[in-house]
Amino acid sequence: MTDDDTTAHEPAGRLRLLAGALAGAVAGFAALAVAELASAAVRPEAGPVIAVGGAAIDRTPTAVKDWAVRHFGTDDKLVLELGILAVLAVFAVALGAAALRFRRAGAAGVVLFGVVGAVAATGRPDSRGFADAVPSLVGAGAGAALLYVLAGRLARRDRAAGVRDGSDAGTGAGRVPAGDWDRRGFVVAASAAAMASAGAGVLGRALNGASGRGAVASRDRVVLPAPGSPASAVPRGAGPRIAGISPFITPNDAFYRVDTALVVPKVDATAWRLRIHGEGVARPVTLSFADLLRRELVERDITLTCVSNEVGGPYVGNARWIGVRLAALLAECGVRPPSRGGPADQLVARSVDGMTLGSPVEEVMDGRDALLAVGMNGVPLPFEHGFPVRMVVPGLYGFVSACKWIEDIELTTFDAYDPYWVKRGWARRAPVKTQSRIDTPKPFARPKAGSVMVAGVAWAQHRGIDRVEVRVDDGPWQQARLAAEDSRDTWRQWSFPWQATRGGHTLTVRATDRTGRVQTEERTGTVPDGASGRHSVVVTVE
Ligand SMILES: Nc1nc2c(c(=O)[nH]1)N[C@H]1C(S)=C(S)[C@@H](COP(=O)(O)O)O[C@H]1N2
Ligand SMILES: [Mo]
Repeated sequence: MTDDDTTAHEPAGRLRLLAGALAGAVAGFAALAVAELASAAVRPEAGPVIAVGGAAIDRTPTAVKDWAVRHFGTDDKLVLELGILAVLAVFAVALGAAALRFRRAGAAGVVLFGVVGAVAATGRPDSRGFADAVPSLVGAGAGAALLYVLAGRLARRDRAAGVRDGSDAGTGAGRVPAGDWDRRGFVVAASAAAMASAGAGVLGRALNGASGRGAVASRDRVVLPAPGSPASAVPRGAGPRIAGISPFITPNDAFYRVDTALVVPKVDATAWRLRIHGEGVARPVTLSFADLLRRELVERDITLTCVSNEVGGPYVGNARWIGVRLAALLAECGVRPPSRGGPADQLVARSVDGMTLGSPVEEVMDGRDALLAVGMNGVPLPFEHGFPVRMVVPGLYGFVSACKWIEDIELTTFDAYDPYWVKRGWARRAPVKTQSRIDTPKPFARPKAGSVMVAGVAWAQHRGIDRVEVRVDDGPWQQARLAAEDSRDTWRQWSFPWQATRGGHTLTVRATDRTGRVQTEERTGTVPDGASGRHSVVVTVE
C-alpha cells in the first residue's frame, strides 16, 4: 500500500473503474447464487434465469421460436439461458461502474432486475403465486446490498474524510491515503463475497438437484405390467438394414424432444394424480398412477411428429408405447364424442408445468389408439418424455395431442378455449401431413458412381403410406421399395437402389398415403399447421 501514488490519476482511475465493474459482476453473481439457494426452498423453476427464460419462451414470437428450434434444435434452451446470463453480466458490470458515482442508484438497479425476475416467475402459466417471486427478490436484495457495500470501499476519501478515517483505528480505513480508495478493503470484501456466493450457489444447485430424488426413486420402482394387448410383432422387413437409414424404432435417447420446459419436471409417480372433468363429464374422476396400471395396458408402435418439423427435419420418431386407452377411460366418465351428441369437442390436457394442449374429442374417441402412455420402448417414460404419464394420439401433431407430464384433462369446446400454442398462432386442429424424408445419402455427399442406395422414411399416421417414389433430377418418378407395414400409425422405411452417374444430382422423394393423396409439392412453412413440400438432397457423384 505504500506504493500508492495519488498523483498517478490515470492508471489509478482506470483501476478503480475496473474495480467498479468487478463489484458489479460480483454483486450479480451473488444475486444469482442467493436466488439459486432461495429457489431450492421454493422450487427450481422459480429461479430468476429459469423464470425469465420461461417467460421469454412464452412471449417469443412464433416465427422467432420456430427459427430457434430449427437452428439450435434441443440446444435452443441452453442458448437461451446463456444469452440471459450474458445480458445479465453486461448489465451487472455497467451497474458496478455506475455505482462508483451513484451508489444508491447502482444498488437500485440490481433490485430492478430482481423485480423483472419476480414478475417473470409469477407470470408463468404454472406459477404458484408470490412464493415464486421470492428467489428473485431475495437474490436481488443480497446483490444490491453487496454492491452498495463494495461501492463504499471504492469511494474516494476526500482530504477531510481521510483525516477523519485516519483517527478511526481498527477499521483498516486509516491506512487509506486521502484522495484514494480502499483497495485492500475492496479486494478482501469482494473475494469474501465471491466465495460466499459460490458456496450459496453450489449448495442451491445441490439442493435443487436433490429435490427430484423422490421422483427418480418413484420411477426406479415402476414395474410395467405386461400389456393385455401387446403390439403386433413388427413384420419382418419393416426395418431393413441399410446404412444411414433411421432405425424403425427410435431409441429413447435419440428420440427428439420438443417442449417449453427449461427445467424438466420431476414428478413423483406416487403423488401424481390425473383429474378428468369438464363439459359432458357425467362422472369426473381423479386417478392415481396405480389406478392406471391396474387397467388393461395396450402396447402400440406409434410415430410421433412435431409440427415444427421442416421438410426433411429431425422432429419425428417412432416408439413402442405402453399405456391405457384414453377413449375407454373417457367413456367411463360419461364422455360422448360430438358425433354422438357430446357437448365437448375439445379435450384440453394440462401438464404440471402449465402447458395446455387441445385435441379433438372426435378423433380421440374414434377408435384409434389414443393412449395415456406410461411406457416408452419397454421402460417407464423417461423424464424428458413426460414421466409418469403422457398422451399419445396417432395421426395428430404433438402440439395438439402429446401432452407430457399430464395432470389434468378438461372437456370443453374449441370455441370456449384456446390452448397454449393456439394463442401463439398455431392451428386449432392439426392432423399430421403426409411426408417423406431422404436419410441417405446425406446432403452434399460424394458417393462413387455405380450402385448407390437411396433410403429414408415416410409417414402419414393413421392413414398409412401406400407408395414412395424417387426422382433423379428432372427424370421420371420411380417406385421405391417399401418396407413391410407395421401399422398405419407408424412410419415406413423405403429404399431405392440408384445407378448413379458422375456429376451433380438432385434426389427428390414423395409419398402417397392410403387415401390416395400424393404428398404435395407446394412448399409451406411450419406455422400454422405443419410444413408441406418435398424433401430433396443434392449430391455429387464421383
Ligand atoms: N408439457 C408439455 N407437453 C408437451 C409439450 C410441451 O411443451 N410441454 N410439447 C408438445 C410438442 S410440440 C411435441 S411435438 C411433443 C414432443 O414430445 P417428445 O418431446 O417426447 O418428443 O410433446 C408435446 N407435449
Ligand atoms: Mo411439436
